[in-house]
Amino acid sequence: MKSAYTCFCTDVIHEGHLNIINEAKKYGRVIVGALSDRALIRYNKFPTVSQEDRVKLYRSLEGVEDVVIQDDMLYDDVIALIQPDYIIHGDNWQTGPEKTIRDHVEKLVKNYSGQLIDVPYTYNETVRKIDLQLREKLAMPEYRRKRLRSLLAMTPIVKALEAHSGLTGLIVEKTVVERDGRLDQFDAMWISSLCDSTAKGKPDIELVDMTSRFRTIDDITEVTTKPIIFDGDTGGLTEHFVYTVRSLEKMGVSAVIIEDKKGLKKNSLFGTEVEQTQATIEEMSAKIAAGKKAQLTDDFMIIARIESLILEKGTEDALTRAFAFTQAGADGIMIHSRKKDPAEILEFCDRFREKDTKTPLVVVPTSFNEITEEELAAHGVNIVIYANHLTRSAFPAMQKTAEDILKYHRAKEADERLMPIGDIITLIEEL
Ligand code: SPV
Ligand code: MG
Repeated sequence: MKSAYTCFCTDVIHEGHLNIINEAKKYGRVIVGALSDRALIRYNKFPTVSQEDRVKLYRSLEGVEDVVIQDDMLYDDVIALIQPDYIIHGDNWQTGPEKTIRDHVEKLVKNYSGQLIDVPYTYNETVRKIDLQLREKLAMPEYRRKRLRSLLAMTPIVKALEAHSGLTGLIVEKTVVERDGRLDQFDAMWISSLCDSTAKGKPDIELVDMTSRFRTIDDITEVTTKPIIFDGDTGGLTEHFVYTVRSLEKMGVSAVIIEDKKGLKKNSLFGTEVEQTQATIEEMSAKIAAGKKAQLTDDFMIIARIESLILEKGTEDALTRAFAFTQAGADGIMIHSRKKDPAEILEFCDRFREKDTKTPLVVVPTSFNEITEEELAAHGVNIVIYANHLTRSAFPAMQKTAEDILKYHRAKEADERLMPIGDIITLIEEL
């Protein structure tokens, strides 16, 4: 008997999936692929139920004879393994980013005279509602909060991009690109103190107060589902930091990063050009320990950021601090540098990993921007944060538009570079 294969990447079965199974039955014995967690997270879908439970769910469906794990979004593994006579998929993959997958599968099936069958994609009010409910579930604090820890377990390197508003949050949430035939996207959002302050026209000196920073988080969580890493600056007074931890947890933030500075904090990229004071190991450790004590969920992470390299105190000092902060309860270590050459960052990571293989390491490659994510991962880095890139791309573009309108006494010249309102409208979802 011939085999008909279809790949599911859903946590909830609706009539669209049942329709695909019914269509597949017409061609042969139905094998369903469960897209693995690892592949799903690159596919703009984050699982709300475990891989194991998805397999159980698919197996329980009438007409399904077998379920296999599909670990490769491009189908190579499954096709090598079972060479299904037919591959059945909704016709929605004929356009958009998924088309690249369809094109690839089409080539693969030709190699062994398999056949690709596109069936009409079911899209109605019920299906739309289920999709929306799934997304809303992911946006809920209890799901969003734990998503960073899940990602750390699932992917070699978590990629976070700066967001400082609903709109920039949407860009991080929705941007998907095809690279080498595969889809890719950001995993998380970084709410940078620099960009949050800049968006408000204020300097990055802990002047924008927590209430206002929380307002930014609200704007972002309203319209996105991806996990949030919050730039907590110095964390403020320990007596205040414990409240911040609770508030962030409640909002569904996954992690706060606090830096070992005290007094008037200036942005690290100024380095030693401005006066900045590093907190002592004891002061910072006490703040971390107090935060961990205040924390109520197991999901939330307090990550300690070490400024020794920024303040030119050397790798030895940075390492001593890293081990002390981990001892004090830090769930991760961020090491920062403003050198163009990543050597000191890599030395730190290698030496840290000699003694500690588990604690997540975070880096912010703003200055050392030539190094790739793959190279950083090879040195034990787990989270890479692109800390200010949306702000830095928007600011000059907006400035140029303002200048051009003034220069030409009309908007035509500027308009030619601008996104049509129609496209903006498609980015912003209406219910
Ligand atoms: C931020 O984005 O606010 C940061 C990272 O703290 S940096 O600006 O590099 O210090
Ligand atoms: Mg900052």
